[in-house]
Amino acid sequence: MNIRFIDAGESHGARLVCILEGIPAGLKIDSEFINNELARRQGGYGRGGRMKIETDKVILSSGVRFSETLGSPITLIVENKDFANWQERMSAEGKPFGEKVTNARPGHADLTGAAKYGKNDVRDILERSSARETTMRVAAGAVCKMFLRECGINISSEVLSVGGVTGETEIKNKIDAAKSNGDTCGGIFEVKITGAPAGLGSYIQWDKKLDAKYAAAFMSIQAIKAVEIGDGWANAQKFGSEVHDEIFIDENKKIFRKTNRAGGIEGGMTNGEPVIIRAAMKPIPTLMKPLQTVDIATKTPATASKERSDTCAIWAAAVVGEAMAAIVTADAIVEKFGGDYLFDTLNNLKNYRERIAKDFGL
Ligand code: EPS
Repeated sequence: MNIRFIDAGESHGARLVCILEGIPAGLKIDSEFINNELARRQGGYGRGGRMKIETDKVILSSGVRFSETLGSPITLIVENKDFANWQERMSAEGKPFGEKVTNARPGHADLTGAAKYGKNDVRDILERSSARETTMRVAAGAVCKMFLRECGINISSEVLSVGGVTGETEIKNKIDAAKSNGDTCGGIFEVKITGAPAGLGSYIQWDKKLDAKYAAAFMSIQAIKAVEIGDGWANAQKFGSEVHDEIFIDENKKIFRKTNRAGGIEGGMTNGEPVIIRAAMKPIPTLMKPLQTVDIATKTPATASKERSDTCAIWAAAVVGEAMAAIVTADAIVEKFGGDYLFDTLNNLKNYRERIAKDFGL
């Protein structure tokens, strides 16, 4: 990885922190853009009470000087306002405080996490497995988006369905029904990357394939259980002649396609068409009408713990998807065009774009 990030922080801990490394020097950083992305992640129909408490704002504490990147690791911080209500329960020091959570939620990291890390309080597990962590992915992704913008690459997303239904009213009704039943719902979202040059990623080794990197990045988002590139699932039902995007050339010797069923990736490389990534999110495991489980303290049947939570977080997941797509794409750009100084990176990209346009019409 040329661009790497590591993030830390518990959902109700003091703050979330991220170190992002590999962004070229000389990139203008607009913290309002980062904050706007953070606000987008907090939105969407079906979010719970927590989003009324938090107004995520980034603090840039290294790697940026006078609104320009230095090429050194960038540290991004977001304070958890809710920590004010959790100080004793989430204290780094002192004696255990507050009631333990012992009824593991089916579908969550609770049970296996407690066993694996030797904890008898599920809170020790759920605080980090919580999707609150994705705040920092969006902050890091926003920096990558600013870099990609300089490269002529744009990333957007769309929610395609929620709980199996489409259309604004149907979706809203589905979420309302879930909420009034103490239930939750998932959905499918799509991320689109436009403007990427052909030739990011490579077929030469399994771990250089860009579709594999997108798939891993998307699967790492909490509650994502399936990822497809282009019409991946539908293509499996068809003949090759119905699937592959034929290649044409116009009077200016420019290559074009009439279809994009491949989702912009062939042979593990971008092919110049928009990259389309879809992801399926399972329903959030915290149900207000809880499922059957076991109390890990008493080893007796119980109903799962219920905490304040979201009914549906698909719009947030889509914004996180954009961020992960931005990080992976920025990494592929830096891998191919260098990443010390933005000016050099952009020059290399421009020369490459000119060459493949002149010699291949791409
Ligand atoms: C989450 C539970 C909820 C969500 C949270 C993820 O938080 P709380 O328990 O404080 O109500 O709102 O998501 C976020 C805080 C966020 O920023 O996305 C969980 O258990 O995964």
